[in-house]
Amino acid sequence: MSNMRNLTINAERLWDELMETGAIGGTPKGGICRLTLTDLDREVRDWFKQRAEALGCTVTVDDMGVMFARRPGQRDDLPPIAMGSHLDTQPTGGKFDGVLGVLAALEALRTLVEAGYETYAPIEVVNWTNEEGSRFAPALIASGVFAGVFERDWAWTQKDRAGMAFGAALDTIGYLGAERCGAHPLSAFFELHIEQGPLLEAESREVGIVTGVQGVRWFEVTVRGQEAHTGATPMNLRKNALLGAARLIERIDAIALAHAPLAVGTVGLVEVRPNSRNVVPGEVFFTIDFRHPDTDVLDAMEQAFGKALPEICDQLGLTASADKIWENPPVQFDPDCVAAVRKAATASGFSHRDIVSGAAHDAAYVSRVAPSAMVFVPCLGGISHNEAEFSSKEQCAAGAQVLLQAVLDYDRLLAERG
Ligand code: HGY
Ligand code: MN
Ligand code: MN
Repeated sequence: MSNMRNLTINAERLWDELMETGAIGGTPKGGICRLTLTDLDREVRDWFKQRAEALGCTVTVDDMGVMFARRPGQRDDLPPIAMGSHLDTQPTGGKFDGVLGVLAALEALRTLVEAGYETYAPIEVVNWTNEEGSRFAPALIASGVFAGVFERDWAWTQKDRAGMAFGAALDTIGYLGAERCGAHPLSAFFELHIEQGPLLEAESREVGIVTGVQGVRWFEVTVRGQEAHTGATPMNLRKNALLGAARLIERIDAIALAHAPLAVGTVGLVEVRPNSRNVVPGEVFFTIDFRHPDTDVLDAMEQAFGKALPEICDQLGLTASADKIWENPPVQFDPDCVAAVRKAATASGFSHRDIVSGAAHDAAYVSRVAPSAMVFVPCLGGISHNEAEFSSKEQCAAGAQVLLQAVLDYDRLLAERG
């Protein structure tokens, strides 16, 4: 049996598959627009299934569309060690967010197959549905159902902005599987992802040992005023919902800055109604994304916004409603899994540092039901959720190599524990 340490992923093959899948929903600016549960998502899922089956894997799908590509191990009775990420993207997504984690896992598994290396536990490559939360909120909805955080029936009723329900969209693309989401024990889960921030590049580190994920809270706000004629309505008689939203957006920025340097606050989605150039906006819908590693600070940010809402509405004669639609507390990953990633990075000779993830990831929810950890690689300028997102062939290969070695380290740990 070959020594696990001389198993090396094929950097060229990984890069070619990143470029090949990057064309499924590819945009003129070199990014990807491949929203979850669209025909393009179906196309990349079919691609993934075909590649996994060509490696001898059996591919199963659950009722949230999560895909599991399984390679047997010596102890096929044991829950698998899983590795993976997501194939869906933002509307102006890049070529690496999510898909690197799935394709690197596929390449790691392919390396085991080619070497004839039999692992102790079965190995699975996983594609989690709707990680992004762009088309259907909240993000991480499938790994959330898998972890028991969301009910599957509730998840199925979540609608996109055009009114299409998640369950119907899943069925339409033919990926509504038979297995109940969550009835799939795992021995461990490892996820490779680009950092999507500036730290690794700034410190010229090749690998991030991800020890945890910061907390995130999403809100939906509707501000109501009164539609009126822009020409005939004096300024002092207006109830301008967009002016109210603008002041609230400014205040959300100030709330985040008040908890600098770690707090972040963003309004990313705004809908103005009736959105006509000569009608005073009567209603504005917008979203809030607050994040911080510390729950107490998130509480303070949420309270500060709760205070600002009536204050600004009273100034302008407006009313408003705000709903918290998602709350994912800060996560610490499993020490044995983090140690396996650190050992793998060291054995593979890559410079590395510990890091807490600014972005949310499926591993955050999976860690509630299975020991989990993540591997980060740098991305150019820390830019992501942007068509210019870029990590080099060497950076992607380093991440895939560490992912493979971390899984093998953890597999040996399971074997030693019998
Ligand atoms: O929102 C997030 O952090 C993830 O990229 N979906
Ligand atoms: Mn992602
Ligand atoms: Mn993303």
